[in-house]
Amino acid sequence: MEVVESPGTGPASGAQVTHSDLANAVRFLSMDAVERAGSGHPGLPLGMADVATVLFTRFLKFDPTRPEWPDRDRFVLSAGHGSMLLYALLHLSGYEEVTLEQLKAFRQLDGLTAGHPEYGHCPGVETTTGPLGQGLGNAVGMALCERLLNARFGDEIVDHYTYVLAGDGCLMEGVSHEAASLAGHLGLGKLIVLFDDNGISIDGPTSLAVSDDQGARFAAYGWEVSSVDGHDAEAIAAALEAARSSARPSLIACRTVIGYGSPGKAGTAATHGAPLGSEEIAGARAALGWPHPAFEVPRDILEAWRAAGLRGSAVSAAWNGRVAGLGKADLAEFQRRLMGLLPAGWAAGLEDLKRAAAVERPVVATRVASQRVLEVLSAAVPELVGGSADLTGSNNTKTAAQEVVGAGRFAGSYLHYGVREHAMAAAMNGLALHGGVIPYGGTFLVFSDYCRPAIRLSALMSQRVIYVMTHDSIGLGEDGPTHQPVEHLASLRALPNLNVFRPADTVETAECWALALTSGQRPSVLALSRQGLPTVRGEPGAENLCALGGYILAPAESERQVTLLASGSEVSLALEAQGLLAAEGIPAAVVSLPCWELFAEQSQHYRDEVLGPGTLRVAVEAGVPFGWERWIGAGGTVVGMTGFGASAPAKDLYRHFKITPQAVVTAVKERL
Ligand SMILES: Cc1ncc(C[n+]2csc(CCOP(=O)(O)OP(=O)(O)O)c2C)c(N)n1
Ligand SMILES: [Mg+2]
Repeated sequence: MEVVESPGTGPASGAQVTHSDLANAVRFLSMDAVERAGSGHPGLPLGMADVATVLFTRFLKFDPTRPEWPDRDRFVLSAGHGSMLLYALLHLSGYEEVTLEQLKAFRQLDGLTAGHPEYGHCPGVETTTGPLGQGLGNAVGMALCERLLNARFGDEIVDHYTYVLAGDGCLMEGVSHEAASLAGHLGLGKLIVLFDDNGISIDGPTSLAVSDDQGARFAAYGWEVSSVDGHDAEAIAAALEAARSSARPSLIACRTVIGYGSPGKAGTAATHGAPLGSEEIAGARAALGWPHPAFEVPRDILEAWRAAGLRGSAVSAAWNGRVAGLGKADLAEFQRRLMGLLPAGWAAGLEDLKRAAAVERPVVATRVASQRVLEVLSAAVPELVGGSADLTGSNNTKTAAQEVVGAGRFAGSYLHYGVREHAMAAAMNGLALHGGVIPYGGTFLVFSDYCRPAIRLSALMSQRVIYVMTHDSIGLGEDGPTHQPVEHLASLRALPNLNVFRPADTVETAECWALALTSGQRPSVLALSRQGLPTVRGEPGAENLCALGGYILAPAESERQVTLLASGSEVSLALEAQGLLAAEGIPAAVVSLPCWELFAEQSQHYRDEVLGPGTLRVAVEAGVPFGWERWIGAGGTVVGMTGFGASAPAKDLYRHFKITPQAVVTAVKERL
């Protein structure tokens, strides 16, 4: 066995390497790194070192030389503040890039070892965690994805566990309730949560704020629940054995002492999120029998860790053999899916749909157009996994051919997520991160707020997750202001690395869906109307105009004096205003701006061509004007909402809030 020696690695400790030695290596690397950084969270790594050591050295199926091995077990540190635990584990078990130097550079610019684990920064980090509870939601998506792919490719190819380390905070978060309930319902037996049951969070004992019986709660969701002394390696191992053979998802409550080993602070919130201090660390060295200097791991202990890391190499090599034995078509399909590539010819049906829509010129809601698109896409792109948070019929997210996924039924591609927007969105991140599927899921745009923590993480992690958000304005009508988004477009547009699409008709809807699928590094929100909309793109052409973010939909008949800017349902309204202005001898162009993010990425030259900087610019959108200043220039204005909506038929609301072609004409004439 070859041991890659870390710089600073000390001499052999002499005696037989024990579980405690292995766990203490994790503890001291964590303490030392936090101390050196001058910030971080030592409490969790010290408390959970025993549990994590048992998992990584005896159970976890992974190959440190191959962090992306598709059939690896996933390990999600949902309690992301304990990041040093993960970095120490990755270093010790032999992830080449996670060097001792990286541990010494904990929390520093350009390092792999960010304050909270960040997906894409550090091999072995399966998802970005830090917002408590989200990791658990991601893990539900990963465990679900494992079952979906298993149903397609079989036990030989896809068969792994998803482990989660969650703290009191994760379990207090609302998203954990939705996610655990969903996992129980789906019977995700290969999902195992290790709960750091230390009874402490930042403010002090958790008894200050919570009296839940967590075990009873999870049992009620249909989980297998056990409780162990989180410092007893054999008990932990036995609990893991049992959990792995359960057909239900498992929660193992691990009773631990936060900051274990810190003589003056263990068991208190003082260890949660601050360096222990050199005196306290010296005390811990004495208490735990670890005489080695900072960042030094005795050679035999490191060797034992590396040997544990090597357990996976034969397993991953054997897996290669099984994959090679797949039939040619299955092999190609498996590889394509994992690479995230779309099947050859996937867009042909969309092109047909665009052409047909241009001829038929249907008056339909864009949510209905989206369903037409999905009917075409879900046949051509089998890795699409759809769903809705109990609004399937309203979001138009389910196609006729899609089979519903349920416990023991994973061959389908549609999920009834239930009224669980938080969990749906977090699970979709997990589905995308796992790889092999492309998730989309629906709710009303106003409830994008309930998905927002996960949308933000989709964007931060550059994941291709597609949020189908219907009922995108007062145009939804009678359900009233609780259901009418006004600030949501602005607020979603403020999120970096997120494409917010608001298509105007069937043609644009098809184009925006194509962009959502091909923007491999970016999540998308599709804001879709409830109300019927006329076709505005009579000549769609072969080019995807929405890819430009915005374009001149209807040029002025003579030299333009006015540029009308609109998105989605207000594009047809702007076209009407254009007609009224023309009748008064005012030449205006209409610009459709379905995606600001993509438009902002075009050249200045192109944007000027579209926006017409020398013209009066008036924007119209049934939302708050916030953000439109970017496009309307100093003399321009916005016809939009100034506050919340109201309960009435849509037509009356547009009139009431003065979002009409006539109002646009008035705004123009006041300024010309
Ligand atoms: C959504 C969210 N809210 C608040 C925080 C800030 N925060 C980080 S850790 C923590 C306490 C977590 O307690 P616990 O999970 O018990 O961790 P322990 O102190 O046991 O390590 C809080 C409130 C956060 N990271 N995410
Ligand atoms: Mg705690």
